Amino acid sequence: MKLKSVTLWIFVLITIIALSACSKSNNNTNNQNSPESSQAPATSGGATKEITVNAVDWSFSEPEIKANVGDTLKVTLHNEKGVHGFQSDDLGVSIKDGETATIKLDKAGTYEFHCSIQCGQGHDNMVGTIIVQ
Ligand SMILES: [Cu+2]
Repeated sequence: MKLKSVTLWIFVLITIIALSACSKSNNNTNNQNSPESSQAPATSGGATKEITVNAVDWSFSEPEIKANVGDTLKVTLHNEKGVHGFQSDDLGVSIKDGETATIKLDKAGTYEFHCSIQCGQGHDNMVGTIIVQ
């Protein structure tokens, strides 16, 4: 009689533990199934343009760079011959050999750039434009 009662209690306890474990496991599963919203789509629509401008004595390989409003321009200066810099006062950019400038082009317009290092007789010829349409 007493043994039967103890067995019944053990059975009840096991049932309660099993039920609570089960409901916990269900909660965890629900959490894991929540929608994956971490990867938001890119809505800005602006493209990223990467351009390497090679500089020699005395010109830039890309005297005219075209881009669209909203684009991000990544300009890398590479000195092929001589020592030159890439500077745009209009865009607030000044980089040296091997450096990259990241420029967000928010407004349409024509922006001038030039060599920022006095590099010799052709220095003044080292100019170019970034055209944003
Ligand atoms: Cu120069």
